[in-house]
Amino acid sequence: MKSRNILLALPCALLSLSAMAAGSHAGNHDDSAIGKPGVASKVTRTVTVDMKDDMRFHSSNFNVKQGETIRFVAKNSGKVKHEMVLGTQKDLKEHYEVMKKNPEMEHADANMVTVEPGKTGEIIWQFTKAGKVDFACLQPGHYDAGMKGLVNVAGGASSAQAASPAVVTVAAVDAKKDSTMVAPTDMADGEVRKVDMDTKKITIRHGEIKNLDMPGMTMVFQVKDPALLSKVKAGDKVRFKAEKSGGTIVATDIQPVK
Ligand SMILES: [Cu+2]
Repeated sequence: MKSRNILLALPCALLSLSAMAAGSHAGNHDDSAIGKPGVASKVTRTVTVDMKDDMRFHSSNFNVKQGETIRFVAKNSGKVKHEMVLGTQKDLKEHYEVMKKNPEMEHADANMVTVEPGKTGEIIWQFTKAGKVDFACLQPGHYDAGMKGLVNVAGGASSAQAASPAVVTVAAVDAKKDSTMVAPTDMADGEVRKVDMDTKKITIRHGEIKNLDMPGMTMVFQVKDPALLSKVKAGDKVRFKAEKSGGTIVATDIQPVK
């Protein structure tokens, strides 16, 4: 896995990662369908999205041009937790169902931000494809109540998308090959994004977690034993086991993959 990643051009690293997740779960969120994580220096516009307890985004409709990188400043002026998640309608619905089953889950993908009451978060996203990109709050009950919005991406600008699908395909095949080499089905593949010793939490971009019926995404896990955190660091490929415990999801085993 390591040598293969070096072969991939650096800008493709994120794409191949999302493909890793997608590869192990058919119908999982395909970042290329909605765009890709944006770079702060390329932001062309900043828009504010106010999330309120009336279960609406203010505003909920945006027009952007293909290729544009937008900074969404997501402000929570309500009294309950809200989040803004960009996705296809299908992905959002799928994620919403997972959220309903696991209300305590904390996810941390680049296409989403979860915001505590009174706080502000942001998403920097590049819209690489013309069409419509949905967004929604996937907190239980909120999506059903109509907490959703739409980004209209007007076509025209040519973007450096041509090379991407090939890379995604290659990476997806790789991920499949890797996952067939994994023997125990309750161990999921992932890559560590962040290790937080203070809160005893670890952020992992992961493939499907079969025993939790959870598609690939980036999630923040509590760990059963803080000693697990000393074995890994950001960037490490890991296999890990996650289980439900007292309404939250806990990583009970984390093994670095060499
Ligand atoms: Cu909400």
